[in-house]
Amino acid sequence: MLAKLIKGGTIIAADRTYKADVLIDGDKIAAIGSDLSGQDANCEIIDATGCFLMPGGIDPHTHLEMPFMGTHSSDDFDTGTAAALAGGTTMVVDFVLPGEDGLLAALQDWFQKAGKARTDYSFHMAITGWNKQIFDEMPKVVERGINTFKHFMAYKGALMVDDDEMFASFLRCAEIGAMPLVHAENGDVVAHLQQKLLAEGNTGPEAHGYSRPPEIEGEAANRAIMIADQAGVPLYIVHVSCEQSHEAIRRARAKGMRVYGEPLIQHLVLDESEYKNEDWDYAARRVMSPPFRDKINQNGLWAGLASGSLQVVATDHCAFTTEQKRFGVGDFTKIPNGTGGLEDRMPVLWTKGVRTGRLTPNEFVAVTSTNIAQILNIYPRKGAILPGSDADIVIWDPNATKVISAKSQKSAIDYNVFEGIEVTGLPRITISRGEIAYRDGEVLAPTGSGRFVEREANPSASRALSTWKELTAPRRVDRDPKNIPAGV
Ligand code: DUC
Ligand code: ZN
Ligand code: ZN
Ligand code: ZN
Repeated sequence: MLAKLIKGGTIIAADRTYKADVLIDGDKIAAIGSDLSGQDANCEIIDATGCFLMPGGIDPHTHLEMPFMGTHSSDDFDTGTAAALAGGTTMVVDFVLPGEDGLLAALQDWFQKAGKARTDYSFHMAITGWNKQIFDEMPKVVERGINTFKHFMAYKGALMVDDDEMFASFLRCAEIGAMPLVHAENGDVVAHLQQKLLAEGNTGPEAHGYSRPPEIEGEAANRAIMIADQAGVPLYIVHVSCEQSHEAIRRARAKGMRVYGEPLIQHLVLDESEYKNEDWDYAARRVMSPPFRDKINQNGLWAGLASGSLQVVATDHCAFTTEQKRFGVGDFTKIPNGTGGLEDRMPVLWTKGVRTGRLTPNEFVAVTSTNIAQILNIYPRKGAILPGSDADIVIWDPNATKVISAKSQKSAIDYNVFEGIEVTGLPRITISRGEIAYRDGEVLAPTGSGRFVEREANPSASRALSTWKELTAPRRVDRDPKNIPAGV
């Protein structure tokens, strides 16, 4: 492959902004300098005049082709990662959901699905129950390059773990140098509120928000933080949507605990009024968990990103078509939970964050890429424009504009929750491991060109010693979506 020389751009890193040319050799960044023009003769020249060069976005939270709530999310690794590239994201981290056959069998499934990826990818492994096989397989998952384990504190009867299971798994994480993640919502209370709302005749999508109030997120976040502290592990809380959980994170961090918080672009920009729309489809398309919140909570999330109490912005991309959403007509608890965002995360965050002054361009890079790479232990291979790093670079045109529309999106679904938002700041070119993967509206990276990125265990995370222990109430978790009891 001919080397590439990106000329005339301004590099935005998490820690500084400077004008420099970037030389790419193969899949790596070979050199950065103020004048690399001596190289011109042997290079393909990419003109980045007037543009910013930023490390490719990393989305730490996606659900591509995931079996969930009686169906499968409709963007797979092909369409989902095409959307990612069009939005400047060059790596996704997807969640593996284990079934009866254990963690390693599920991992094989996910490797197969991810064979279609056009971006690089990694996985988090979900822990949805507790038994000797899971205990034994966790270190083998780490050997395969996956150093994070996700725990659902909600979705009772399906994915949810209770506290003894979660504590046992956190201890195991501590022992093997892995970091636990949690979906923090009190699943028992949610299940009760859902039944109560249905019994009172509240069957529409607006009831979804009422069934998952911020208090139950804050309670679960605080509980997970305290349990992680007892286990001696750091903790990553996904989709922080409200001040109740944010406050628990602030408090823990102030005490010196390593707790990370991940808001989603959806929660930063869309609010609870979306569920009050009289069009059933409109509201149902926005049903996700946690639900959208009010403006006060939104402002708190923005403040957290600026002040560092929240470190990353993700999408939780879990896209369902309108037809799939209609499974929940007459019963909001059956509306498949999830929204898309892979293509829109960076342009919307730039527009609503950088252009309004809520984030600096450097903070934008930190929360969309660099912090994520550091927290997930792949920095500086990913998350940086530095010699030796993977050549994942977005050539960002801060003046390009478009109106977001499902008509022009790469995602496979038939609507977009950001429909009609005008964004200013878009990728002109997305380079993924040295190849031009997206240019001027067109995804060029072929299906299957993405690679798995191994993430090593982080030995500094290991402080506790755990041994296999049968819990007082071991249980078989039936996660077949068809068997999730109604209202859960
Ligand atoms: N929330 C969603 O909205 N979808 C997927 C899983 C989740 O926790
Ligand atoms: Zn299936
Ligand atoms: Zn979740
Ligand atoms: Zn999720």
